[in-house]
Amino acid sequence: MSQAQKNSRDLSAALVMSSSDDDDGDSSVVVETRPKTKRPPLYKVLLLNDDYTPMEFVVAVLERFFGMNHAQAFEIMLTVHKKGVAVVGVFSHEIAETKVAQVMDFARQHQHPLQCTMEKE
Ligand code: TYC
Repeated sequence: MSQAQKNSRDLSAALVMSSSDDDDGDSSVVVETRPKTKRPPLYKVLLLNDDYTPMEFVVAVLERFFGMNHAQAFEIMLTVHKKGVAVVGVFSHEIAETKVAQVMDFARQHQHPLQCTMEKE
């Protein structure tokens, strides 16, 4: 079943009244429905190219904050260098925000203009 199909099953409880109900008595009935199962939205963390940040610094960022090995980090760094941007991970909103803040802080501490952003998937 697709996520869209799962979401379409996520119905709230319905309040049902017969046509004779006048809404001031005790004749309303709450009909039990399926529980909500919506997953939280995911966010892509993006790394942007610039002309000044050293390649080895970007590789170190990808190893340190995104758990990549050296070969993976080098490959993604080169993708950003050539294409201008790459997705470096997909996370919950809170984790994505933390990753972006960590990268931006680390770059600022080292006086590099490296930019990291997030967007809803
Ligand atoms: N373009 C940079 C250089 O030539 C390297 C670089 C790669 C910078 C990836 C940022 O996200 C980046 N030194």
